[in-house]
Amino acid sequence: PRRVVTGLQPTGELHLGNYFGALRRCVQLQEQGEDVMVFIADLHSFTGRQEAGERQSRTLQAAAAVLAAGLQPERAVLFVQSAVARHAELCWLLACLATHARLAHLPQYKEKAATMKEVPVGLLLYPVLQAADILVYRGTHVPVGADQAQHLQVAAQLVRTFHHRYGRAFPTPRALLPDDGSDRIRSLRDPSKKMSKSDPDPKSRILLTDSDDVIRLKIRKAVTDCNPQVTFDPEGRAGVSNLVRLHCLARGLVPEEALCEAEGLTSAQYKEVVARALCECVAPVRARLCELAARPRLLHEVLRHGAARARRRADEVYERVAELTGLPPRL
Ligand code: AQP
Repeated sequence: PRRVVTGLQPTGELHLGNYFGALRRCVQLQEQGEDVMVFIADLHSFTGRQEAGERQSRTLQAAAAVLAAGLQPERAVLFVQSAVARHAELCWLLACLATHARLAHLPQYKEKAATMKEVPVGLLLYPVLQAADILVYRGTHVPVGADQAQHLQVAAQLVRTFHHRYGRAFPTPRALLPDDGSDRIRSLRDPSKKMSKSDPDPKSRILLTDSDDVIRLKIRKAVTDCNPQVTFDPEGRAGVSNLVRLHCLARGLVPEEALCEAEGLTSAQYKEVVARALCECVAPVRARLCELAARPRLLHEVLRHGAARARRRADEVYERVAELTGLPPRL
């Protein structure tokens, strides 16, 4: 059976990249009847620095955003990663199968490590914990962006190594790549970069909590190029193409249709069209988010219920792992 597993880090306020690239896709998969599991990856957030209180509040905010996007806790499983200790347990077993050389060669690791004086081992293990996150539920499909494809290859490699050493316990997880570009929303200030929670410039991203005015302002200030025409050429004209992409995602259009609506408009005029579409798209999510933020008890209840279901699933898989590896069964 298929099982979709994905995580979100509580490292900042969620933005439109997270929404289109992750939240909305999970909701669409839920609507298609898939077995969807979404977790807030608080353990992953330890590779960066964060105050305890901030981690806690961001975790709740992220869970609220997932629900505001339309995930239904009766149909999908929503929980906090650290609430299921099996993630960390399986991570250790997998870490003993992974090689340092393979992990140290991953581009994302090299990029991040290059900016640090002291590189935490956890950063190196990041893809191993990601593999554990998926395998601990026998996840089969992972909705990711192209930038995560390599990490999924690490997971596939770990599945093979595990099978060789101990026997069959996991399916090989596969990437679910979108075909609408929703996995590559660019920064509004520097379209060569992705829109990111941790970008120091708040104008680089649109938050799910931004008001209509703020959305309009950020889109108006979005960096394009000196050509006032609106065209769709993500490689050559990343800035204006990112606006076309956002317009498409907000309104359910393909680029040709968006360009039709842009006919006769300069890119400055087109920004108003894009801003309107985004305001309409964000407004209902923002309203639900606001309601949920005022109901922390409900959020805790949803997460508690989700964690209980996730634990049951992880325990089942762990039974098999324990049997194969000689660890005592602990159901
Ligand atoms: N720019 C983006 N376009 C499309 N999808 C995106 N995602 C993140 N940025 C974009 C998707 O959102 C989910 C959350 O992943 P994460 O919490 O692990 O964060 P991240 O991928 O490292 O990127 P962020 O949100 O910008 O955070 P920081 O700045 O902390 O790195 C994933 O499904 C991701 O693909």
